Amino acid sequence: MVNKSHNIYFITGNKNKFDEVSNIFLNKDINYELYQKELQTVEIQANNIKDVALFKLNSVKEKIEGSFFIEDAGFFVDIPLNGFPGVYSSYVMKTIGNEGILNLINDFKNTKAHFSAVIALYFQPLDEIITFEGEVKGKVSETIRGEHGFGFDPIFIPDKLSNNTFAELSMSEKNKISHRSIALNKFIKFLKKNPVKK
Ligand code: ITT
Repeated sequence: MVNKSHNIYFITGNKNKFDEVSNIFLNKDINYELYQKELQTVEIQANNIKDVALFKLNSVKEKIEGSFFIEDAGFFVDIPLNGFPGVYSSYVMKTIGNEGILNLINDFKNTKAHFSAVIALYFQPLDEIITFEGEVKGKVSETIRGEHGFGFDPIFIPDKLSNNTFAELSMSEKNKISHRSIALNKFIKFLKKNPVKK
């Protein structure tokens, strides 16, 4: 029987990320309730976002009860910046921002970029940590375009769309193809396989 709702906490200080996640959760038939919780997490400097995500999850484990998850995301300019800013995305956004990234690129003809997201979940009913990953490929826009979204959205053009940046899409359009939604849909599939028991 699956008729009791149960809480799951998304530990994040980023309201935009929470809004995207709750928008995806809303439209799915799952019997868990999603809540945002802000807690001080520790972000280590590792060379991949999965390690950052797992460390971040464990850094709050003692401060919360029940099931909870964190998400770590990064923007990678594969050509010509060899993956920069990647694991440094947060710091780079705060320091040089989108304009700074564009200033590092001389030739926009053959750029390649991607967003990656890793969700790390502590799932109390199984006492297990599980990760879900998502990636979206695209290129870098020559100019900063669009009013929606956040972070690097105004300079990322996903391959699946002709020439719009993520920031030129509505949240629900971004949610159809984003790195975050790919990871989250795997997470939701997992929750459906593990519904709250009566
Ligand atoms: P948390 O509290 O959840 O850690 P955060 O803002 O620190 O929030 P991340 O470390 O996951 O988030 O992301 C690093 C940076 O990458 C973030 O500050 C954004 O600038 C950028 N970013 C992440 N997801 C993005 C997205 O979907 N679109 C654009 N930029 C994104």
